[in-house]
Amino acid sequence: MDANEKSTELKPSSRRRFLRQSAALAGLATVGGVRSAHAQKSESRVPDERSFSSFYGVPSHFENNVREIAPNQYPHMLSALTPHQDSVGIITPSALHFLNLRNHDAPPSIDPQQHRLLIHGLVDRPLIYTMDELKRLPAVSRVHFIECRGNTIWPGGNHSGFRTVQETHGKMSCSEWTGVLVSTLLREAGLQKEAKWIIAEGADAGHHVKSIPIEMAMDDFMVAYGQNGEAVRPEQGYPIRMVAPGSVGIFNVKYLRRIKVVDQPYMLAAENTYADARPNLQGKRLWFNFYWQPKSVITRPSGGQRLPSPGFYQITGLAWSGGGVIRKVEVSTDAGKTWKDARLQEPVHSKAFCRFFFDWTWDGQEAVIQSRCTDEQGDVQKSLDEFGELWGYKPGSIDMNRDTGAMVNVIQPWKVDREGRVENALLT
Ligand SMILES: Nc1nc2c(c(=O)[nH]1)N[C@H]1C(S)=C(S)[C@@H](COP(=O)(O)O)O[C@H]1N2
Ligand SMILES: [Mo]
Repeated sequence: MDANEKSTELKPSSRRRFLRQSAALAGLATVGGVRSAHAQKSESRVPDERSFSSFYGVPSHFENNVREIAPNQYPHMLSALTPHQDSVGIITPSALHFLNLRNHDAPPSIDPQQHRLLIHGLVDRPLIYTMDELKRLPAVSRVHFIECRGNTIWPGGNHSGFRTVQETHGKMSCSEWTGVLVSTLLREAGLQKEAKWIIAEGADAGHHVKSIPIEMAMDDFMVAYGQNGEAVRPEQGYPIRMVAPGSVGIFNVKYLRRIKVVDQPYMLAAENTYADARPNLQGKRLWFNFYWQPKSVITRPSGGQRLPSPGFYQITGLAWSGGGVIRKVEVSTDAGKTWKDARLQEPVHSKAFCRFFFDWTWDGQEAVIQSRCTDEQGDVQKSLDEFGELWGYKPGSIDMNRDTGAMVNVIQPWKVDREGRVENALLT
């Protein structure tokens, strides 16, 4: 496909033009506020009561931000990717939260009146909760990302299949989740002393299950019924799901119906597909990955977009880590020769997206822009070479789809050519 054809023009925003116009637009002191008076007039109709039909609102019909099916879709899965190229702030709208279902069925339709959560196994008091009973318990609301292990794994080593940030990083999203801490539920049930793991099970046709170490679950895992101010969406696990802050996607068991407390991991069929042979373990399989390492990506400008002219652009992107809070994001606009600190949007939440900003004046020459982040543990996001070494692959020769059980957290470079076209430059 011709990269030109699908390019999205970024709004012109050369600093000089901005300064010239901002005098005339006193009070509208934002780059994005610079628009022609004509355009503003034709868009400023306020609907009156008769034309108001959006009792549950939808975005403006001028917006066309949608999820898309993953180009490296596994045949047994249903995956839809979040469009990060147009994202602002740190919350993914629920309607754009990525979706990963381990069988190809549509999300199940579960009646919350009929649904129950069973807690049993090595506990003093087995418990069954209705959804109303869960909502009577002390609740927490927290902002956390969910990221699939398959995020940033490119198809068959052919990374040219990934053009946009939606394709490279679309299997991650960040919501405010509301629900009951797993620790609250397990204390209520009373853990016996042999209790070492829990098995969380979903009610969907794919029978998703996951073995989870009890320390992880007791730390900050949640049984969530709320997402971004309303009920968890059907795609995300309605009526309840596990939220496993900072962990691999599969820990976040949706349509949760059962927590069994046990003394060892079960390694059930649904978990087994996530165990992959690793060269640096002599081809042995690493059964479990736990937390995500620090990771970041520039979302704007990013692959498929186009800078219409040289001038001022604010680079922005997202950083996150399973290790806790993001402490630092650095940006390079010269292919990694020099790095400067980006500004972080406050407050920075733990195990959540962190929005960063970096002022840049593009001189019209070819440029490679990229970001790297550091979390509160002092862990730093890896370059492709460092990543290859860490996981035991020859740098440059990684076939992410076939070879690795790794959770890919490599630095993502975008190349801006002299025409202003932005392309994925990870393997070039
Ligand atoms: N019940 C159930 N839970 C599940 C899955 C599933 O297929 N069924 N998929 C898992 C995977 S692989 C991921 S990455 C996350 C994705 O969560 P999301 O679809 O809400 O983005 O859910 C996990 N929980
Ligand atoms: Mo996943």
